[in-house]
Amino acid sequence: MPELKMPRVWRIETKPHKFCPGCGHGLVLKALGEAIDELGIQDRTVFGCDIGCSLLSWDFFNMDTIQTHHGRTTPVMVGIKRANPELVTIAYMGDGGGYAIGSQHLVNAAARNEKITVLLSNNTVYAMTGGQMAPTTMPGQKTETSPYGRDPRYTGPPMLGPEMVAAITDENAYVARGTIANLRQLKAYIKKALQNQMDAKGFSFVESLAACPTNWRTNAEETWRFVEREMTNHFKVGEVKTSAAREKAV
Ligand SMILES: Cc1ncc(C[n+]2csc(CCOP(=O)(O)OP(=O)(O)O)c2C)c(N)n1
Ligand code: SF4
Ligand SMILES: [Mg+2]
Repeated sequence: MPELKMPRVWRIETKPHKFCPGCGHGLVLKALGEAIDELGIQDRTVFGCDIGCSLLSWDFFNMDTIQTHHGRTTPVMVGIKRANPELVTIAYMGDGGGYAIGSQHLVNAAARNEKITVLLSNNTVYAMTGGQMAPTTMPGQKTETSPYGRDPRYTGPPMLGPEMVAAITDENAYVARGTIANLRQLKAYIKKALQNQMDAKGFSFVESLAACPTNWRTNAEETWRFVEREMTNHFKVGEVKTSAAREKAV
């Protein structure tokens, strides 16, 4: 039987993503997928996703994938890495998962310099459960549980995750904050984080500023304004901890 000549698009393994229109998770995962392809590490990478909207990526990549209890993706990936150090392990989670219920895991893995990569999407809310206030909710931001706007006098300021991780890790860590508004830069940060793990240097962490238009109840223009102006004003985009050696990774 003659070989079927199929259009190129049919041969590429793709899936429609399951996030709401305008969601930031899809963009962060696109940057991650491209970073994995460019580093050529698909066959040795294990992807772990948390509870929250990140779990919608559980069958997204053609890679070994595990989905864990809320906030527990970090220690699960630490266990996999320790069992087989040749693997590249990625823990992917939301701000609620990493900075609230899973904060003890993030802190201890970082302080122990575990050789894993944690990627965290900061969309300022608990999105999957309906948009409650998270550690990263902006001052004045209205959520389901802060209907008059977050008041830092009572809640403290929004959590600065990468700055916290940088403060408790040693000089072998790589820490950065990217944004879905600059995917090229975000991919570069993710590649450096993965390279840091592969060089067996230490813990690597990249927070991404991300959007949740569904719970923010914003249209496209308002969504991008919130990410590019308000979030970026408080959460400074850039590398927080790096070294000259890692510049070679990109
Ligand atoms: C142990 C546990 N506690 C609470 C929940 C309820 N829960 C599910 S998703 C979620 C919030 C997720 O928020 P975040 O981690 O920021 O991810 P997002 O959905 O915003 O991407 C919560 C509290 C749960 N599933 N399991
Ligand atoms: S609820 Fe928000 S974070 Fe979840 S898929 Fe929809 S836009 Fe994305
Ligand atoms: Mg969130």
